[in-house]
Amino acid sequence: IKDGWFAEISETMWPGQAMSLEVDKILHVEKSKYQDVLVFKSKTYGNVLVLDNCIQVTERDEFSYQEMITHLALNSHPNPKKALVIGGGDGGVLREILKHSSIEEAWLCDIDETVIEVSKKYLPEMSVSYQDPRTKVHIGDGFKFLEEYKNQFDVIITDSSDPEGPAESLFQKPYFQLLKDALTEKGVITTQAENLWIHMDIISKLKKDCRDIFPVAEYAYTMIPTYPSGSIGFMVCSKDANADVKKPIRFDWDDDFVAKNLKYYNKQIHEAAFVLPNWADQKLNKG
Ligand code: AAT
Repeated sequence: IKDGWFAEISETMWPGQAMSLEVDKILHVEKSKYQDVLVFKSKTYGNVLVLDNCIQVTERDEFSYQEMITHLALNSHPNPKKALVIGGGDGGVLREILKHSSIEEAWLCDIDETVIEVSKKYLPEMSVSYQDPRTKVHIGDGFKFLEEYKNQFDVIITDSSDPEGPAESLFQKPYFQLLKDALTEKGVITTQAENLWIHMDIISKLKKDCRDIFPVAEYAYTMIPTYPSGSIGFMVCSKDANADVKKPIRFDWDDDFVAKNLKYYNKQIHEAAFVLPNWADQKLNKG
């Protein structure tokens, strides 16, 4: 933080560019067992959680990412009862999962207890779901956690930080095999899959690895001002070879529920999220 501004500088992940946010007040600084943890109140984006100098969530735009990574998966499954989040310590994805009345259990495995603790304190609208009786929390590495579970979860959402640091293994092929094995028969996954403008090589490899393991694997994205280059993508994969994840196969909410509970996701956005600009379509779908 310099002259009252936070700049998200990363020489390796997004060289030559950086999102900046004006700081109102620093709320928390800590070095946890795994990463540098910073929470500050920004001038115009609410409270902001930063791990290893990377913006994880801001209160103003988090709903775009959390709703999309969650509902793209849950609405592509015929009847999700048991869901798991890998990462996601702020609790936002849990909150979204619990909007589905079919859900009986929502598990979360984050490596860093500190993220959960600071989120409970400074991100109350994301961490509400820790109080829900359907929530089960496990602290540990997501890769190791998954090795213990076979044929257990209808949906698994990997809401992880970027591939540098503790989340590195969550972007590699063996992880996708573990995900597949932990899923039930028609299981669906989504993962955080970076930005088209700056991470095409990572995304191409992710897509290829997912395709080798899942019969259905597609890239979708959402717009979000405080992630690098203003958008972020997801891999959406299904174990069911006949599934078309590009269309929601269920949508259980009435207009009133949607108006009150969803700020971003709807049926049209689900379908539109998979439509890529030509250069990206060429590289990812036709290459
Ligand atoms: N909800 C949006 C925020 C995230 S959170 C990423 C979470 O992944 C963090 O809480 C971090 O502690 C956790 N994490 C990192 N590595 C592991 C691991 N190996 N196992 C389990 N949890 C892990 C995503 C931000 C995206 C940023 C885009 N630039």
